[in-house]
Amino acid sequence: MQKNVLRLAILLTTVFIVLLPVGSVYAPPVITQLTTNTADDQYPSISSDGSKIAFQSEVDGDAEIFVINSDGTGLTQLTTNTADDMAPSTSSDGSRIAFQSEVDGYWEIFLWEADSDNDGLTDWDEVNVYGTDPLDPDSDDDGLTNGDEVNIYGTDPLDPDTDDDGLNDGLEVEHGTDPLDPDADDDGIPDGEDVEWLQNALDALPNSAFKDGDRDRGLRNAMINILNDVELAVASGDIDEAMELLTNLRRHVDGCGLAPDPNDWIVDCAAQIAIRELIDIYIANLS
Ligand SMILES: [Ca+2]
Ligand SMILES: [Ca+2]
Ligand SMILES: [Ca+2]
Ligand SMILES: [Ca+2]
Repeated sequence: MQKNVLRLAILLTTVFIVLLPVGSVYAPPVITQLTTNTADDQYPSISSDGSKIAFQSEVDGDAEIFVINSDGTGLTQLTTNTADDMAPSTSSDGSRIAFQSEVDGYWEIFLWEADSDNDGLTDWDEVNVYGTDPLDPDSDDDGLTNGDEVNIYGTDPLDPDTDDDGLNDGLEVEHGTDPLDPDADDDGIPDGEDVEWLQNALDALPNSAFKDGDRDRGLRNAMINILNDVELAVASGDIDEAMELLTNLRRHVDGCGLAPDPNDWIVDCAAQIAIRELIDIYIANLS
């Protein structure tokens, strides 16, 4: 009997020694104080990814909701009113925080949602609904914010040219074609190979941008009429003719190193460069 007890003791000791991790030392828990003030800070709620902690604080006399990064940085006050806002609860990434508030005299439930890039879409929706970057307000670099694409224009915030007509969504909105209709004037020519957006851009320039001060719309109309000829050439399939007309047109907007060239029709350099860039987009589309 004693032998068996001894064997058991040896066996347990061996198991214990084998299970004891090599080099393990006792590590005390790390406790970091995140707030230091003379008000009551209460009811912390940490996001499950560990990044954010929401809590309530009476630092301004009544309970308000705050959020702070778990490393103690980024303290932000989310509510500012004279009612009590209490008991926050965070979403997994800390970008949504639900809480109760007595702002209308009764306890009601509110939801705060972060929009880190201030583009009109919440971080949560960008990540979970639209697949856009919550830290990049224009995820497809088309000149329209993610929020405007979703909420105003109905365009795809992840596709710079939603209707695949050769003009990006931002250019279409800026120059008056429909970013959701590849042939806005129904003439059989896709917007990106058509002239209306470029004519609209010329029409929108101030008189002072033109060399003749836009007397009788002389040079402005001359450029618009050349584009009408370009459209006729494109419609008839004569791309060589269209390119020649465009190349000649471009010669009137190719100065402005230090000043416009003598033969330039647009003499305001910012306007000239903008129109030149549009002509270059058009030439590329036709090429
Ligand atoms: Ca956003
Ligand atoms: Ca965009
Ligand atoms: Ca387009
Ligand atoms: Ca068209």
